[in-house]
Amino acid sequence: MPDSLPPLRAAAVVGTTLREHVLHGMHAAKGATGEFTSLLNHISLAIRIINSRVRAAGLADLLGYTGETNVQGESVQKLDTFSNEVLMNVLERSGHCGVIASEELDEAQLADHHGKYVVLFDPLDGSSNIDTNVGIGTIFAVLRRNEPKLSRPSLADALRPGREIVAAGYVLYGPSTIFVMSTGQGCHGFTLDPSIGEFFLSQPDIQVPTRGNCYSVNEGNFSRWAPEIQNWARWVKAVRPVGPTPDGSTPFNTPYGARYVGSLVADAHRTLVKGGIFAYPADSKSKNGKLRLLYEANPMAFLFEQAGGAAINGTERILDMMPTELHQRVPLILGSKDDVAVYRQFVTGERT
Ligand code: AMP
Ligand code: P6P
Repeated sequence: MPDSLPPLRAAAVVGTTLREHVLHGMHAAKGATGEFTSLLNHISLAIRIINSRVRAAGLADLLGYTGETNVQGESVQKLDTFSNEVLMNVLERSGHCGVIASEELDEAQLADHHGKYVVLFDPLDGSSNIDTNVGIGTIFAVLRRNEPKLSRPSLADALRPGREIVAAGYVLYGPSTIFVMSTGQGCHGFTLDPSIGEFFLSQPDIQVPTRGNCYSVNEGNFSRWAPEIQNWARWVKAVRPVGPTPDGSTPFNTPYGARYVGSLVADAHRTLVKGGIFAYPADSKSKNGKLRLLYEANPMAFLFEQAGGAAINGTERILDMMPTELHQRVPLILGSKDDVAVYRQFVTGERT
């Protein structure tokens, strides 16, 4: 390892690659052995393999359903299965994972070695949109096991609050393949150059605007929401006078525009970059919401907070929630700090 690496400059002749970005992170981490760096590089490899098949799914006969259902009771699509197998295989081969958990697998996979890390992932989120060519994605979170050499891997290594995450990211397989990742030093976006299979830093240090003008929620669930959530949904659509309020504060510029893809990674990425609010509240059918805490809400919450945004379950910070089950669901509200704060005021009754 050279004594010091050249500074990461803005895109020069050759842009900054994900590999270089991660290497700089290792250099800055005192005492790092390189295991974490190796793990991140393995995740990058798995993502690029998944990307190659997602891009060719229609031609590679990977569309359609396998006829099985997963632990969530959802029909499993061939790309789901493929993506899960790629991530499981690459992560197991890395040797760094004591515990691996996937949305597609009932149980967490416990290694017979003392791997230092836990990786939790949704291999292909939004898969119900695969056959309609809508943006889908991969979401992951990484935790570091406590005393890895002294204890055998267990489920308890995975059931930890999101504030203990050491890395999280998502990949959006959209018009281009965007990888948004954080290791706790800001939130950064990388774009894949498919011609060479390399991710290049394209959105350094993403910052969620403090307030947005777009809301993202499935209004088809309106009748199932609690009254306070219905009040929020009416507020965000109401026409209001523009110009400062009597106390001089800048009013919210409602009505907000509505955008809803129905694919978490697509809706979350737009909200991260443009601001506003994404909400999947609990309702009379999904009493704890639909999205999963460990491998959807937590990684998204980590990324949004790293980008100066906020993530709550309605009242509580997502990253402070203490998990009790691997696949537990949680209401998820993500977005600009001010917009999430207003949502919370409706839930607590401060606003009606
Ligand atoms: P390691 O010894 O490689 O397992 O790294 C120990 C800890 O240092 C990791 O859990 C991270 O919190 C931090 N770290 C190591 N490498 C990196 C990196 N490339 N980027 C950011 N943080 C890192
Ligand atoms: P609904 C996709 O199936 C998913 O798990 C998330 O990606 C997305 O945010 C949500 O479900 C959409 O659910 O009920 O609005 O179709």
